[in-house]
This record gives sequence, C-alpha cells and structure tokens, in this order.
Amino acid sequence: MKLHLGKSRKCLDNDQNVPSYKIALFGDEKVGKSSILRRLQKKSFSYEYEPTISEVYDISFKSSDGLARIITFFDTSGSIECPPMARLTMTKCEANIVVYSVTSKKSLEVANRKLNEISKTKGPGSVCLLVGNKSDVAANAREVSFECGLKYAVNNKCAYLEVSALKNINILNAIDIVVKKLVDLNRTKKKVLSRSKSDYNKTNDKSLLTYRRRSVSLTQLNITKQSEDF
Ligand SMILES: Nc1nc2c(ncn2[C@@H]2O[C@H](COP(=O)(O)OP(=O)(O)OP(=O)(O)O)[C@@H](O)[C@H]2O)c(=O)[nH]1
Ligand SMILES: [Mg+2]
Repeated sequence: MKLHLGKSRKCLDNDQNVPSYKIALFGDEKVGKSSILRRLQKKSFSYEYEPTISEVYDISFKSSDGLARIITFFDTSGSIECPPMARLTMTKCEANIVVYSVTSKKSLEVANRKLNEISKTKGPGSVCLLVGNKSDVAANAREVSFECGLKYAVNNKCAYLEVSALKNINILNAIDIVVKKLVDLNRTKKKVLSRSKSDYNKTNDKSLLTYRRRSVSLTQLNITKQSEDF
C-alpha cells in the first residue's frame, strides 16, 4: 500500500473537486498528538516538548484508493480542559482520533473517557480511532500492552492501531483507516438518501393529495379558531 502526503492547501485551494474532511486529535498531555501531526506535515520528529493550546493544520493526503484529499486536522491540548470547546471540536469534525501513549496506563484511562465523551456527543457509529503512540519504546518502558489497548477499543466500538511518530510506524495507515471509514460512511449516507428519494417518488400521488387536503383544512381550522378568538 502506497500512501502520499502532497501539496499544501494553498496549492489545492482552487481545485473544487478535492474532497475535504475535518479530523480532531484528542488525548492526554505528552502522548504525542502534535508529534503525529508533525510527522504527517513535515515528515520529521522532535524530542522537544512544547504544550499545545489549539492548532489547526490543512494537510493534503493521498490515501490508498489513490484519491487526494485535504484534511483539516484539529490538534487539541492534553493539559487544558475545556469541555464546551472539546464538544464543539468533536461535533464539527467528521472523525475523531484519540491518542494514548503505550508508556502510560493513565493516558489510556484518559483516552477511554474521551471515547465515552465522543460517543455521547456524536452518537453511536461516528468515525473514531484509538491510537497507541510510542510503540517504538523498549518492552520494559511499556505500561500498556497491544492487547490491553485493543480491549479498550473493542469496548468503545472503534478502530485501533499502535503507531510511532518517532519511527514513522503506522502514521499514514492510521489516517488511511479514518479516511476509508469516512468514505464508506458517506457512500452509505448517499445510498440511504437516494433510496428514500426514490421511495418518496414511488408513493402514489393520492397520499400526497390527502396530505395537501389535510393541510388546507388545518389552515382553515386555524383561521376559524383565530376568528373565534377575536
Ligand atoms: N519515544 C517516542 N516519543 C515520542 C513519540 N511521539 C512523541 N514523543 C515525545 O513525547 C513528548 C510529547 O509529544 P507531543 O507531540 O508534544 O505530545 P502532545 O500529545 O501533543 O502533548 P500536548 O500538546 O501537551 O497535549 C515529546 O517529547 C515527543 O518527543 C513517539 O512516537 N515515540
Ligand atoms: Mg501537542
């Protein structure tokens, strides 16, 4: 599977046909959310830690289906809690990625709470991915096994992947999984919409007439009632 990161949004702005998605990253502080985005955007890594307040990046992403898409990533703060802001970001984004670090059991608990919040805010069936970052660390530095992370993902009914921003392992795959899910969801939505449209067209005109007649008589009733009030 070959995945690419292409031109920046500025180069693609005029192309109306480029589909776009909004994806947010949530998770405890220092789990590596910004490092994952840095890996995607700049293809680099830094050991330095700079806490994020709130950042938005437009990144052009060519997924395994060969299509380029512009993805607006919302990088959130792991240390500053602002539930209304977080809910707003969750709502406006089509997909949410929740990151924990395999070196911190506490960060998995934080991720679990976020997944619950996302499910409550977005409803069941929203596109969500649980990501265990820092998979490059030595076995004795791990606090969370692959299986343990998977259990949390299964309980929360979301996709799951271990990644490393440092070693560039599974970063593009993670985004590809999310994009695929979004494409599938949009396809299903379109199918349902066109099916309900054709069902509507198939319903005989009689019922439409009855409905119109009823609405007329209701309007008349209203008028009568109003005139009674005077
Ligand atoms: N070993 C290892 N260290 C990583 C990896 N990703 C990030 N780090 C380090 O973890 C620290 C925190 O990374 P950030 O990307 O700033 O974490 P964050 O989740 O954005 O943190 P906040 O902005 O505070 O929420 C930095 O020192 C990174 O160098 C990784 O894949 N492996
Ligand atoms: Mg950050």
